[in-house]
Amino acid sequence: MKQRTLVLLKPDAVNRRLIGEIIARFERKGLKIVAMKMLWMDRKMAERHYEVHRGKPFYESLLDYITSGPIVAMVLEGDNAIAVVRRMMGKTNGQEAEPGTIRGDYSMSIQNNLVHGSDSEESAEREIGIFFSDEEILEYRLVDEIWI
Ligand code: 3AN
Repeated sequence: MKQRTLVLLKPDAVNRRLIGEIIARFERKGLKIVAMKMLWMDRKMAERHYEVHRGKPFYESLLDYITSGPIVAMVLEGDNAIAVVRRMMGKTNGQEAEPGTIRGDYSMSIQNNLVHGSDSEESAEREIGIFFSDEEILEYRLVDEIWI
């Protein structure tokens, strides 16, 4: 089932110069980038994006972290893209994430874990709407799609 998911390369990914490395993994896997931008989230946007975590002990620290520098936001499309991206990211805690996953290979932290990926179709739709307008999401064909 073709799905779209919101992926964020968080401030630690940008500051550690891992943007290219992480995007390359998603591209090589066969996911299609249908929208992408670099931005600096403000508090309001961060509160909207992380509203399900309001009240949790790590909430304030999470808002400080996600607004601490620029991020890269993108919409990835593909068959079962939501679950595929989640598996590629690995467990939330970088110390527990399996080697071979993005967090398993590059993160030692539960908060500074480099990437965000939507966790369900409902979250994906909601989160994509926070970052992108309909016109910013492009429909196009890649020549290798029949091979993916
Ligand atoms: P995931 O990103 O793996 O779906 P969530 O949705 O449970 O994880 O948490 C959202 C974000 O909040 C995580 N990516 C991480 O940056 C941060 N976070 C989650 N749990 C903790 C925690 N116990 N302490 C600090 N930060 C956390």
